[in-house]
Amino acid sequence: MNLSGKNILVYGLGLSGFAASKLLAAQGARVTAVDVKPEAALKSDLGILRSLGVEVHTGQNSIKRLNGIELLIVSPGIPLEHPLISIAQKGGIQVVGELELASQFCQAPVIGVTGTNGKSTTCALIGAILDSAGIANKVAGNIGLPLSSVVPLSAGVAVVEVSSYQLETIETFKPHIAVWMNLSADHLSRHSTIEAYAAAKSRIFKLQTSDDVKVYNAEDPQVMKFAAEGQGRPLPFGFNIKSGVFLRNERIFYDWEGQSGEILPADEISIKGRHNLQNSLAASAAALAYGVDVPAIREALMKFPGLEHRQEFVTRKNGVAFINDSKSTNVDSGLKALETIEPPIILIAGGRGKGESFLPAEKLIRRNVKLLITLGETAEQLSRELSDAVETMYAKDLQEAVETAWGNSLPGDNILLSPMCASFDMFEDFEQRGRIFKSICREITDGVEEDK
Ligand code: UMA
Repeated sequence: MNLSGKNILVYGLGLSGFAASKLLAAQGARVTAVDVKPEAALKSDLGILRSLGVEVHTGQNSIKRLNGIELLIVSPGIPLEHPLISIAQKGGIQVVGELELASQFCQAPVIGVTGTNGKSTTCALIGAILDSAGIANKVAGNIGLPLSSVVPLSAGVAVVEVSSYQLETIETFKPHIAVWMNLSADHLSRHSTIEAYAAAKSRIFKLQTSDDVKVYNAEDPQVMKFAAEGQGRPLPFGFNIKSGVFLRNERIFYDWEGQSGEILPADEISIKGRHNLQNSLAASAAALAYGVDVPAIREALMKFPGLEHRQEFVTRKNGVAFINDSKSTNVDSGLKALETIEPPIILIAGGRGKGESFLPAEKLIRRNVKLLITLGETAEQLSRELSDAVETMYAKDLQEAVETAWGNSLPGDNILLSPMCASFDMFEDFEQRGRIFKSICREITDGVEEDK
């Protein structure tokens, strides 16, 4: 893709827009970058972009900047209905998402992973497996490192976490191995229906040819509706299937394209819980499809430490453990934590809702949670839907929530932050929410005598 001298507008100066602007400037394009937020509210160091010759405009709308623009690059957080996109398209300006742009500079084979939950862990796990096989790789994308920041890439493998937002704007992006983990209600405020959300996800398979492989969860009805999409060779994974990568007598086996054997017993996998077993099946399938030897897969599955903010153990005091699951940004991921963490649980939940009901969590909460502490914009909804199942207390912020949880805890309890909601009502992102949670936990338990 020759972008030299092209007039390009980058809209959004978060992680994606910043990385795309740098990439474009390095390619010799004439870049203008715009964000509605004022400069002080942006995390990126815009001085770096200016020093590369990028014209930066913050705190303003970008429509008046379209004049003379040949290509518009949009960040994943910009919905397709945004007026800028339709005005650009009507004016004959090509509109390309950041991931699509970056993928055009990626000659290395791509393993792309999408799904509602588990995609970051699965990507990191695939990276760990490739490491253990001695195969150079970069793990990037929605996981928090834009693909634009790791390209041009011509050697090794790009393991790319791909969101539905990013898939909406792909045109040529075609993973050599595409993995679709699962699908449950999420992002309905953007996609409006689960069908539209599933259709966006299915685009990951669309352009694959018979040289490529599609790895999919054969036990997820929404995924299965789209399993025939594209020409990729199918490699299913699941707990109760008989080919592909599957579980038999609590051991992981594979049987695919004439090769079969055991990978390892499930209880030897370092990360715990059924959802992590599913992540392990998916990562093993992707690695097998890439041709990685079984011993390398086994070694990585046994050693992988897990990711920050996903059921992450923080500290233990007086027999009370604190667990940070800030990445739980929807009900389904909260259910995974409630299934995995030992009861009795004191659950801290709430934040910015996504139009979901919390009722699917009612049964597990009734069984495993002794106290629910609600916070954020969904506090009222949580208490309305769940106060029949569990004692509920409101906290005005995370500090008060952790203090209340600690004050009501007994030895053997697990205090779990698993918000089941996005973080944007109170925090910059789920990472900041998780980091603040961990520091409050450490602060309030520091100096506490061991026999509370
Ligand atoms: N903006 C405008 N005008 C608008 C809307 C937004 O100027 O009308 C600006 C905002 O002021 C902000 C920027 O656009 O400065 C934000 O862009 P963005 O929302 O696309 O965020 P990035 O920082 O570029 O991060 C994105 C992903 N965010 C989203 O998809 C919302 C990150 O995923 C991803 O890690 C990053 O690219 C690198 O690839 C986060 C996420 O929440 C973790 N993803 C969702 C999820 O996982 O559920 C999809």
